[in-house]
This record gives sequence, structure tokens and C-alpha cells, in this order.
Amino acid sequence: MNALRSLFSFPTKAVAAVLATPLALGLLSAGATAQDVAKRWGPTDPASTFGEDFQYLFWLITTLVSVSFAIVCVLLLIPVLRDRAKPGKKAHYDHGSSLHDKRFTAVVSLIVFVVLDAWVLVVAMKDLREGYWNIPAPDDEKTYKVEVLAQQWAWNFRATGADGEFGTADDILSTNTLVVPKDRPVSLNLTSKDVIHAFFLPDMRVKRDANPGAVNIAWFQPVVDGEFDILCAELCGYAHYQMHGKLQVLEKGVFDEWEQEASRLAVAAHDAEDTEAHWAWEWQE
Ligand SMILES: [Cu+2]
Repeated sequence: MNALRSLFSFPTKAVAAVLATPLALGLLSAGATAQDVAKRWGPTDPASTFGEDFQYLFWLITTLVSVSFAIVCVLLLIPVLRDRAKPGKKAHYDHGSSLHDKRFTAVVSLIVFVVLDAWVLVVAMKDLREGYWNIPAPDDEKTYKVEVLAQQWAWNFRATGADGEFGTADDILSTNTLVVPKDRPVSLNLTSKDVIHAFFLPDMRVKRDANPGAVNIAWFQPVVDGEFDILCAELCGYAHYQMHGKLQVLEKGVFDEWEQEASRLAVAAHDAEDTEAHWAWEWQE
């Protein structure tokens, strides 16, 4: 009975809890390669120019945090197992306040803050500078401009159409579906009618808030054609989950044809009286 009780005693439980996580993951991934596991449990393949860099940052942080977690677990387990009460031996309690302990803590903290955090910070700043903040030049003809108006609970999109001007009859309007060209920078102006929303294109690695009363800027350049998710990443009310749209990335020729046709249809359907539909604003750089 005593043996049974000791089997479920505190240190054994702690060991079981710490081992259960990697063990469960190990069982789940039995027979699978690390790549299979990353594909199943990790983020989707990046589909924009800066996507690969952000992916690297994601795995760098995940690796550093996992390794640190494993080291901390081992450091916790050593005293738990070594200093516990055993037959004929009392448990040893330690406050960790000796000079040796303080030095050890200081060195470990220094390694974490200076080496790991600095490493992540340098890579993150490079990604921000060269990717997220590297907004294409406003006068670049290749740039495809889109105004995004969020509302509870839908995404409204407006592209300029053939004339390159917002607020004209040939503006291409859509709700919850955004069509963009592949291999061209897509520049976004985002705002909201009501509450704060967040425009999120997980495959493009783009997320930016849409705030009422302000215009925010974001951009991306798709390198893969196909259909991708548009999500709202800000809890914006009870139907937040319904703010789910589709991003369609088309090859150059297909896109040009689509744009011409959509522009033509927009002109045909234009209703000067319908002031609700005329929500364009002056493009913000
Ligand atoms: Cu929302």
C-alpha cells in the first residue's frame, strides 16, 4: 500500500506531468518526420514575399522557448528528486538565497535576456524594416491599391478599377471577397465603420487593426496563386466569428481580364443616388 501511495506522491506526479507533454507529442508524431509534425501542427505555408522571413522568426522563437523550457524542467527536477524525503532521510529545504544561488540566477537571467531576447529582437527588427514596414512606393504603377472598410460583421473592399482613382464609377466593390494579382505589391488602407477590427491574412503573414476614425496602412505581395483566408483577429462583437472572407490571388493575365470585366460591370451597376455605396476616402500613404 505504501509503495502504491509513493507511486502517486508529489515528485512522481511532477515528473509525470513534465514528461507527459513531450511523450504525447512523441506518440502523436510516431512514424512522422519533423517536417510532417510542423506541417500538421505548425502554421500554414507562407504565401507572400516576406512570409518566409516571418516563418523563420516563428520557428526561431518556438525553438528557443522550447529549449529554455526543457532546461528549466531539468533544473527543477534535479532538486525535487535529489532533496525529497526518503526512508531514513528528511527532506531538504532550500530558499535559494545563498551567494552561489544568486550568482547562478544572475548568470542564467543574463543569458536569457542578452542572448535569446537580443537574438529575437535583431531578427524581428530586420523583418519589420525589410518586410512589414517596407511599404511600396505610392506612385509605383505595379502597386495594387485596396481600401478596406470593416464593419460588424463583414469586410468591404474597394479597388480603383482602370482609372486608378478612388471614388469613381468604375471602382470595384466587393464584400468578403478580395481579388488581387500575384507577384505585385498590394497596398491596403484600412478603417472601420463601428468598432475595432483586425484585418488578418494568415497565409500572407499580414495582420493590421482597422480602427474607426483612422486609416491604417498595410501591404503584402503574394507569391502563390489560389484561395486564402481573410479573418478578423479582434473580438468585435457576438458575430465576430462570421467575419470570414476569401482572398483570391490570380496570375497576371487572368487578373487583368478579371479587373477589366469587374470594372465594366461596376460602371454598369453604378447608382449615383446610392450614397451608402460611396464610402471611398482619399488614399493615405
Ligand atoms: Cu471584426
